[in-house]
Amino acid sequence: MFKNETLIFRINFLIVLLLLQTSCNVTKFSYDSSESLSSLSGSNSDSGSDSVYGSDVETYTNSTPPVNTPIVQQACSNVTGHRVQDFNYFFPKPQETCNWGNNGNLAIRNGFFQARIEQEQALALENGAIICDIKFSFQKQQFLYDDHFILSFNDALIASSYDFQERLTPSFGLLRYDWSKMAGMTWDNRREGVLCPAGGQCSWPDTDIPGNISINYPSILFQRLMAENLNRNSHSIKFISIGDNDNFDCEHSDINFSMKVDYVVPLQ
Ligand SMILES: [Ca+2]
Ligand SMILES: [Ca+2]
Repeated sequence: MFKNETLIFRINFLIVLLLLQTSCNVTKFSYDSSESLSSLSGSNSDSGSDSVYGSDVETYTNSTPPVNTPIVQQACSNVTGHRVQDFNYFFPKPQETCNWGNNGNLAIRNGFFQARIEQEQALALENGAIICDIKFSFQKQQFLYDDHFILSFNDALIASSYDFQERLTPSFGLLRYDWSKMAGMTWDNRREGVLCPAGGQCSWPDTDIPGNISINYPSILFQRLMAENLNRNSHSIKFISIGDNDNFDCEHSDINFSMKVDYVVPLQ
């Protein structure tokens, strides 16, 4: 009996290991030499499957965590005192094209990241609150974006339709949004995809196709982001839509989702 249980445990362990390896090695960017920049029109040849920022899982897990990470982990390891609150977010369709040439945006240029619309909302918690985990929940909705998008949490990229590693600098293993570094960069459709950092699992439909959006992250991702600034109790969620050349660029559909936030408020 004991031996059987040990065997079953080992088999289960191997299966978990295999699953973990599979989830860490999903989609690499496919390369099709027939694709050219001039053919770009906002299509997403590569989306619809889980993906990671190439080798970024390794970069993230090997990166030095913020110095206060153990404080957050310790606070979150308490089984009592957790509070869970749901926050609903709505990022409306902008109803306008990119504001070409203004506010850091560049003029229209086909095949380059020229302009963006940023929408920002706050996640406000009480003073002293330490985020332990966040679970996202999207209702079924038509998800359109034109041409590309970024979803960020405290300016760390947590989902995007393009790999921006070429221009954006990682901090503690996560890319940080900075439009001034991205403006004018070449749009290479080999870098399109479903991008989700650091062991996250993301999927969404190709643009203009109704379907489910799903994004999910290990709790350590938010604990590390929390550890970057323990005093921060208002957090920022941004949806950024980016375009290159036409009147439909920088648009996206209405986006509804909720975030279930698990946090603790340690005594001061
Ligand atoms: Ca465009
Ligand atoms: Ca477009």
